[in-house]
Amino acid sequence: MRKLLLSILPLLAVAACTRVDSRSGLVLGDQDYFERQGVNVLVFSNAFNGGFNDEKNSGIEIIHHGVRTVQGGAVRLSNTPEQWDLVPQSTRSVDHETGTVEVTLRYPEYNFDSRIVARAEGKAVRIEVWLDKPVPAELEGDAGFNIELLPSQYWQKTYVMDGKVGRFPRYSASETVTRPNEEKVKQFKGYRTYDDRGTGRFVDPLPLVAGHELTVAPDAPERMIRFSSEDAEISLYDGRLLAQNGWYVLRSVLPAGKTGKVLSWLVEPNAVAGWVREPNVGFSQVGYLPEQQKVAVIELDPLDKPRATAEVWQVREDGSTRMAFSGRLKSWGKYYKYNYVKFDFSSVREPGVYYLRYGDVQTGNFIIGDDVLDRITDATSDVWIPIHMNHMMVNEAYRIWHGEPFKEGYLQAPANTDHFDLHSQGPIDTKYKAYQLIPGLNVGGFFDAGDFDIETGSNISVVQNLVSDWERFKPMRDETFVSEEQRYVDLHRPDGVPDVIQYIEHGTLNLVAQAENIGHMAQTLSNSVLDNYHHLGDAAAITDGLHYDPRLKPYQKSADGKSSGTPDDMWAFTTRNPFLDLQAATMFAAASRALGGYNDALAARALKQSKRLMKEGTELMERAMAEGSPMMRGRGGFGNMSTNLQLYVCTGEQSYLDAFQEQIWPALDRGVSFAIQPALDAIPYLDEAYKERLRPYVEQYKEYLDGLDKDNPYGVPIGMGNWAASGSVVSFGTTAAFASKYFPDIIGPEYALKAAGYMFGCHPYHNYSLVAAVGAARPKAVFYGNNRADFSFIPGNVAPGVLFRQPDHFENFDDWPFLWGQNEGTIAGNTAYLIFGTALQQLVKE
Ligand SMILES: [Ca+2]
Ligand SMILES: [Ca+2]
Ligand SMILES: [Ca+2]
Repeated sequence: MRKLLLSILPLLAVAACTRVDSRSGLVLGDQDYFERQGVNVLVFSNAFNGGFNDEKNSGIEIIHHGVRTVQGGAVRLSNTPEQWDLVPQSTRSVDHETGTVEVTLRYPEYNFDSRIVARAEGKAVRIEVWLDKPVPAELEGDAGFNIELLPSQYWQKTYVMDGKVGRFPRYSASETVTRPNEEKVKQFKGYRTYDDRGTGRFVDPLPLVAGHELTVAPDAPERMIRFSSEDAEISLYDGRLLAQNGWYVLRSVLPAGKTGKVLSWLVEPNAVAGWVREPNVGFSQVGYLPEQQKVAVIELDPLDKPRATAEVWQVREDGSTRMAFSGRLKSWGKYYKYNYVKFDFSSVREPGVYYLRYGDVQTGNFIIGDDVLDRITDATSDVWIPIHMNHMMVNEAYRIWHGEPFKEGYLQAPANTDHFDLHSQGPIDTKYKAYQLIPGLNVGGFFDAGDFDIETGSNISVVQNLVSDWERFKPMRDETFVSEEQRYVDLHRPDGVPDVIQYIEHGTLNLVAQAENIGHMAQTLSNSVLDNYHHLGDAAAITDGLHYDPRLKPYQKSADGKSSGTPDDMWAFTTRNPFLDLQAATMFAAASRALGGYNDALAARALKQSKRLMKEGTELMERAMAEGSPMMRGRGGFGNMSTNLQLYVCTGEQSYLDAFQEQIWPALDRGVSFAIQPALDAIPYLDEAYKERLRPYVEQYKEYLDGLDKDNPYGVPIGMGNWAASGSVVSFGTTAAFASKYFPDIIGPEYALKAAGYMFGCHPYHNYSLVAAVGAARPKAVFYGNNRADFSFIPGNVAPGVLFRQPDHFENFDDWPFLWGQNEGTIAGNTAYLIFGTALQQLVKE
């Protein structure tokens, strides 16, 4: 679904929404959720089918005065479900005749089916749980109806249960019991989220309070909700006791031995009379170049009547202010649930400090100046990237970010293992036995993201990104001390070597070690047990640093202190993928070019592995092609376009160039927006005729760029996936910057600057910069990093950003870090941001 209404209308459609006001009751609207002004109750608009089990994004949800504060309403099997607890399969049917939404839920692991029926009852929603067969005996006492409240929106607020007042705890410190492991309901694929320390028992939170009538947040009208049940007791739990990303949970256990309607709740979210969402004035928090186009996008509640004008105010050096510009607003129209108007203040060019005013809304300040983009990559390069260096101790001034992780190295993953982070080990295809130490892998490499594994594919991209940054821009910045010998990194301490070279070296060290010691590339070097995968804090504390010896008892140490019986060692998932080998081959060739003169020994090792993997990878794919293997289906050549181009660049062999040329033109014909980047990448290596042949596609690309202004009010590609789309905006911006560099007569710099504006605050939901701590008055303050339990950030991190939730809601929490699809920066994404930022800086200098 795209834009719902084009915006030629001078006045926005207000009348269409008047039926949803705060005086009337809830109605089942045309978006298939219950609504009244200030309240949306969604019933499985979002099912539990995200990539990572319980993503805290599903089931019955409430968007309360613009904020999604409630989710997880479903039949669940524990008091406070964690990410890897079982989630139900669901099918939903919506009946507008009767005004009901019915959802069937199934847990195939227990052959357990239930139904939820929801309907409006005045200002409340009636939720019923129906069973055709009684709860299976083994789930009696475990199966219940749960609904979850967002802690950051409820902590320190009050609640009243059956007349007794309490306060939601700021931090979890309530009571638990332990129960025998045999009573624990199965978790994802038989894994366990907890380490029982040999007790044979798991932890079960006790309720804070229980009763039949609960009002939450009577002290905060925008958050107040009444829950009641005549036939069941409602208990309030604190899910953070088990997992920092847990929510407050309201729960009623389903009665044993019963069928039919077994439980009924009435849920009444308060609506503030006449509530209208405050306008979200989107602008670049980092600021603007004097000559650039400057357009703020203002997001408006559908009931909000747009104003005719907005203003730019200047802050003078003596602290006084003056209105610098007042201009008319242009209506863009409706995009999902909100209306949008645009404010063009390009004519304000004088360098200085400014803010915007739209009615009563006054934004934070921003700078107009020649140098506003100069520092946009520094935090990423100086802080975020080095903190994510694996197998090193990382220090910053008085703080140790982490010690040296995984000193005991990596074991061969056992055959036929299905992993919890989307990997699997097939039959063992190395000279090692299951659980045997593969030597030499605990060196170099980067943590994937908010977790601590080495994703080989990501690490290949990282080295490729960094080499591309080095070869295109030669960044000589040196703010990081890196000693591979001491395994020590010190931030803000120059050591005479450009940091990007050291990062390339660090990435290459691990990837070369994989190729040399395994014989080919691993899929991933990752956790073997789920109970240390969800680790928060110092990476050096994930494992005990001792080799695992199965002859010892768990938690027991050997007499020489070098091994332990705790099975915490990381595993190498080695199943061979010739595509990955070929990607690694091109990356090794690039790395060897960049490292020459800095680390000749490593450059030589990388080149040797490049040649070997290229030969072996090619043979493996030729064999697969000859055998008609499904893995080769739909591929025009051995690699993708970019790989073939890289192969040509590093070997000079015509066959790779032919393969690239065979792929690139049909790909451009199929979709210019997808193929234009590799086509532009080839320009430095090909002749003028190639560039001229590309010209009409660049003209087409411009049409695509201009068309985005009709797709959404922000004019950038806004993804609708389960992981928000900063990455695609950054890649769009990079492509637009390169298109502008090579074809300045067709593509101006405004498109790349628009991508920057989106990243730095001109986007839906709120106007915070999506890059941590970078040049903005209001950058996002919480991210899903290894310090997420501290509700903090690592400077330079790029958030995935504004996440789309079905059917019509965008969000990015900045008071709750734990939703990875909104808040987790990745090493591949952040090194791609480095290229974007540098390309943009170069473009505007030219
Ligand atoms: Ca990972
Ligand atoms: Ca350095
Ligand atoms: Ca160990």
